[in-house]
Amino acid sequence: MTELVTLTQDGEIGIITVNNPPVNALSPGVPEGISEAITRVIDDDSIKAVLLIGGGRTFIAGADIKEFGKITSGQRKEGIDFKSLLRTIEDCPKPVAAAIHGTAFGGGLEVAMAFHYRVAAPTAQVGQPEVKLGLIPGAGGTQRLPRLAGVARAVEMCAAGNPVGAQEAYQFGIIDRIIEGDLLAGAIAFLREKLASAEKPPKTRERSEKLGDPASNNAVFAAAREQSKKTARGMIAPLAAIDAVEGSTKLAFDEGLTRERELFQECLFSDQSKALIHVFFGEREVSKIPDLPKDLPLFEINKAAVVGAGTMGGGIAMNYANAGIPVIVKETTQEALDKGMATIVKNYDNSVKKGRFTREEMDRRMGLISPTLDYAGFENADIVTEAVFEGMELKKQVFAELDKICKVGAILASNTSTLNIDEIARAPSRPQFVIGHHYFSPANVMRLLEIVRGKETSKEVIATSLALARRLKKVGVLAGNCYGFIGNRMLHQYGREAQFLVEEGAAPQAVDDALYRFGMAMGPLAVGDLAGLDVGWRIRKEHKHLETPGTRRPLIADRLCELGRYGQKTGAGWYRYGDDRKPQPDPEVEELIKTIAAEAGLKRRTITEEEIIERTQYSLINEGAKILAEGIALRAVDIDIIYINGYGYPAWRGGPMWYADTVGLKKVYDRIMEFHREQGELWAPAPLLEQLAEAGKRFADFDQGK
Ligand code: 3H9
Repeated sequence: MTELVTLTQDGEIGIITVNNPPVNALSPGVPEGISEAITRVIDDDSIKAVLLIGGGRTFIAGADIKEFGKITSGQRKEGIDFKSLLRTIEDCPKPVAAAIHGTAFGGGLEVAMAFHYRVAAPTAQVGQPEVKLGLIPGAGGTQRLPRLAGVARAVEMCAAGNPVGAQEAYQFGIIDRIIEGDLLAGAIAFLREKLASAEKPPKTRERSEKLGDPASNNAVFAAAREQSKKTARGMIAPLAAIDAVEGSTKLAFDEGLTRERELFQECLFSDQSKALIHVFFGEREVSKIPDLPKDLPLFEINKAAVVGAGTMGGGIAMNYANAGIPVIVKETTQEALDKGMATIVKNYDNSVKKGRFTREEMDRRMGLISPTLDYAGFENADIVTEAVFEGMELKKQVFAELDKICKVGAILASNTSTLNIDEIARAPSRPQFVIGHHYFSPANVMRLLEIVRGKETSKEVIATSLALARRLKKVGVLAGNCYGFIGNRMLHQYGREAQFLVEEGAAPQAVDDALYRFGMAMGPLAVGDLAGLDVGWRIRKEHKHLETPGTRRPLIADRLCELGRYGQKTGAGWYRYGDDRKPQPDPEVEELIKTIAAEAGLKRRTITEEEIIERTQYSLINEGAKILAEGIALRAVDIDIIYINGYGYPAWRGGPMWYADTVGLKKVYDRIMEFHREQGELWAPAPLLEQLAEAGKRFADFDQGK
């Protein structure tokens, strides 16, 4: 036996324990260890039944994701032969059970389903989350799960990838018993019962009573395919998962496994899976900051306050309440405060109506939010987030006021999306406590928290902010201080190109549609209308001094604002909006564009979808490379995680920097050089991009210090 898998005995019950921290993944050695243990059990007359349990905090959380990259890059020849291993388990002549706590995910659940029985702790979760990695279950999950849980549940679990709790899993038939109290003792008692009952141990693969009939199954598959096309637009794995489950209803078990294997291999070698695996590790990587020691003491966050109850302030307050942290929300007028609180109530109410939580839970969360018109209670806050209008003078005034009221050690965070955090930090007498906490609208929904480090921000404040992000169920990514930080600085270039394309001849809808088809959640012009064109207008006015005279700048958005077309909120922006809030092309805007282009002496032409994608994506990538070289972003993957979680970038493309690697940096660089020649200085190539492209390297190599 290996150290990874041990076999011990409690009387006549054999206990196989997997010890592969932190999540007992099926890394090399683990499946082999389980196989060896089962063989021994079969040969050992003193063992009458056996159970498999995870050591530490969880059952097996799936295949070792790191191994997939080794297979696709040719470093390792083949994956593990799960088919034979699981058949050996299923054919074991003695009763075998899996005892589940923590998470039985992916290959973990697939192993468990080959056991005759499954028992679980009440807090356990089971699931087939492979689609989130651009994969499908590859060890029989699409064949055994429908046999245990029925076709509809199996399709849902394999195509959407969401886990289910022990109670639900029990109701679905995945779990045979929930064990309160000590799991090991309960599982042993369960197996003794089975030994005493002389019941023939059931083999999942031989069951068919839940496989349904063709008519109802066809309806299930058709509905699932429709649903997937909407909720996982552009992704291949969910559709492949549905095909594989369909195989379980139409093919013999072994043939179904073969079909699953083919589909799994296709997904494994796809760009989408490589991108999603990059995102999986990236989301964990971003919290690792080279100059922050692991054992840094953190500030305790038990009470929070927010200045401003507008769209952002209200959303931020909800994040705290959702995490169980009491929060005060301050506004300057009763009217604004009432409006802000009413929006919070409306948002929570919608969640209750959608069944996300109960009305009691809503009341509990509302009870944690205290509205106020003055700074009463701020003296006790461990953290204050400023979310007032985006103007330097106003922000400085707020920070000067906070300095007088807040206790020593309170973190003073600004939700600024563009402004210089070091200048804000000069307003109070404690710049080491000032940090940027840039949330994304709607702040209670979007997962990204861009954490902006000022020159003097203390390491403890940064580490506390990263830990707080996790508590608020956000992905915290650290950024350096510059105009727009990482996300908006890049967005500025992207938005600029989107507008230039319109000025040069593309219809607004053509730009938005091309990017939507690329996979973006929304096109950039429609996003502008949603967020309010006046927001950018105000920021541009504030930063007028930063413009380089003589360089081309976008003209249309300002003119739309001058006409009072602020976007959805005024019923008109780039598009016109009816009651359904769907963007309709507006002839008035088309005329305006032509007039502006003529005034600027621009010759309009036909623009291809390819050019739309290249100019918008490559402008993001070029700026990203500059940001990376300046150290504003620590790694290319940090930029990717920001774009996926804050800007609706398709995760299956891996983020803009990973996308650049997929296209090939030489190709990206050469095209940027063409744009540079055609369009001038705004397209000056980033030296880092040039360097990597010439060396035949990728941003991923830069991240790995290669
Ligand atoms: C699969 O099973 C395919 C099959 O069909 C079979 C095909 C043949 N592998 O998330 P955490 C690392 S596909 C390798 O922070 P938590 C993770 O990177 C797989 N490493 O903890 C991190 O490392 P570090 C299907 C893994 O408590 C550390 O463990 N399974 C794996 O917040 C701690 O992770 C999944 O997709 C892995 N499978 O959450 C499950 N999992 O400390 C993926 C984790 O260096 N995993 N690591 O940054 C998860 O969803 C969460 O990790 C879990 C724990 C919920 C389990």
